[in-house]
Amino acid sequence: MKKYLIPLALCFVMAWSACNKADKEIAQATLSTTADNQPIGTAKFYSLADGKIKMDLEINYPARADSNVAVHFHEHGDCGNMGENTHGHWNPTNEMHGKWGSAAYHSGDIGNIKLDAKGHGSISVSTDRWSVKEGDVKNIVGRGIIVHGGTDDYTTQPTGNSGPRVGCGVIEAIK
Ligand SMILES: [Cu+2]
Ligand SMILES: [Zn+2]
Repeated sequence: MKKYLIPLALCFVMAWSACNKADKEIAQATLSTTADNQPIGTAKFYSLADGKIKMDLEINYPARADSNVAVHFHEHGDCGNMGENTHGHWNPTNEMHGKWGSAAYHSGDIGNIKLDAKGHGSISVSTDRWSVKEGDVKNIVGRGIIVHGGTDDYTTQPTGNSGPRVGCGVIEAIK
């Protein structure tokens, strides 16, 4: 019971309408290994009150403990053929591959995530580069999320030389 009290109190402070609009879950992806389809993580997408979309990405991948994985959104939502069917990086703004938040990068260049001794890692990203509107070039629904077994150098074009496609998932809308 106690854990509900603090958020509830915050809701009254922020006014009820703001609470209802904030942090609505609008899309999700389940990430699985390309080799044997074992779950290794989730991505959850929320619409924020300021119009941005937030992604909370969690990876639990013991086989890759104490290493980096690199994560990108790829063009197609088809994880077949060891993730190759997702094709290249989703790039709706026609920019170079790069580091998230730098001068130029693809809109799904999430980048490197450090996994701890148990293979756990997470990242949270908020951006106005994404939408879930049908027909919008920024629409992330139906895109693939690829987890690479190497480290993104943020420089090599157009992939960051990120290594093999060890994990994959597809972004699905939540209605
Ligand atoms: Cu990639
Ligand atoms: Zn890229």
